[in-house]
Amino acid sequence: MGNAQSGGIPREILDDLKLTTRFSESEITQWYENFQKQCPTGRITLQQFEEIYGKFFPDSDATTYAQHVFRSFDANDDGTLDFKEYVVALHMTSSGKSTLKLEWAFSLFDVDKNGYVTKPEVIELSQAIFKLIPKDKQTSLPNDESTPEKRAEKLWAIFDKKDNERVAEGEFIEAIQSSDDGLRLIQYDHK
Ligand SMILES: [Ca+2]
Ligand SMILES: [Ca+2]
Repeated sequence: MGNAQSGGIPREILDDLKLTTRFSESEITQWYENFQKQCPTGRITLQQFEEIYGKFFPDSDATTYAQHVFRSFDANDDGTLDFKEYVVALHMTSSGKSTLKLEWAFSLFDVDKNGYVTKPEVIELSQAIFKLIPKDKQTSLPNDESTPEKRAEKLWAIFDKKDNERVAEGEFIEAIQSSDDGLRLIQYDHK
């Protein structure tokens, strides 16, 4: 990475992130310092990411889901997350703007990154999301959401597509926004 002045954040990264995320200079600088402390190499590996994620889900198996999230954050596909990818990801997942969150959800579901979500991709993510749900909570789910396959069927039905058709980003966002169950089915809220 460029020449960091006295361990601080390189100016071009700071300017770029201020522009793309609208986080403040002090927020970004603070995160950069924490990031450097936790990741002296400046990069998060998939294994580290899985460990971080696992801590948030002590009662379930977050590994598969973490792999999908990692893939969706790794914008340049090099198998690591650098600070910029990390902050952009943080921005997308924590933003109050729901379209931004849904854009991210779309990239999460678009496993092969071809710009469309297919039914097999919905099934794959439904399986990963289901594994996030602790075993004791799985048993109290409504009957039509009690298995990954049922959840995938319910979610796919929202898009109003045939099984062999595909969903573009705009269609994905619109369908989730105008559905009662959509938001709930594309994530697991573990609060
Ligand atoms: Ca990367
Ligand atoms: Ca795809």
